[in-house]
Amino acid sequence: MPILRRTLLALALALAPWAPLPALAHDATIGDIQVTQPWSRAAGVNGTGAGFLTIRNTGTQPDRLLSATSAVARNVELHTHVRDGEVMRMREATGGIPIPPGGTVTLQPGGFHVMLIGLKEALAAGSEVPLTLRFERAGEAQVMLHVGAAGARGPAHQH
Ligand SMILES: [Cu+2]
Repeated sequence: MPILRRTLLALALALAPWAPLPALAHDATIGDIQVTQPWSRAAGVNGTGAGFLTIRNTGTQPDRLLSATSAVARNVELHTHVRDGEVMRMREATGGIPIPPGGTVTLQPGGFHVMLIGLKEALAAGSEVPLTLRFERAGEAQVMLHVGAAGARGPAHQH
């Protein structure tokens, strides 16, 4: 039965792609800024993707997320959601995203997020894509976004 056992193992790996793997460091710490739980959602080539993550400022000075870039997107913007009558609309977060001293800001569906515009390749569930964040004080931080299912509301796993 070795073939069947291998098939079952392959199936288990396919169903839980990260679980059997050792924990990898996809978070980043740069200066007083800690970036954790970077994740994204499956999206098609030439479409639009989103990046979500948690930023903690352990310092005593305010910082600000100014911009982001990614090899997988032609353009990357920082977005927020604003109420427009009955609906919430996305809008570019002009001026960046402030990270107060001692504060934690979570980029998540329905709030602040990183918009990946013009995807050069599809974001496949189970893969990970690079994202570079540029902070006013701390400088640049590199993270890997774990790509979850298309409609995911949160990160697929915890570290
Ligand atoms: Cu957006």
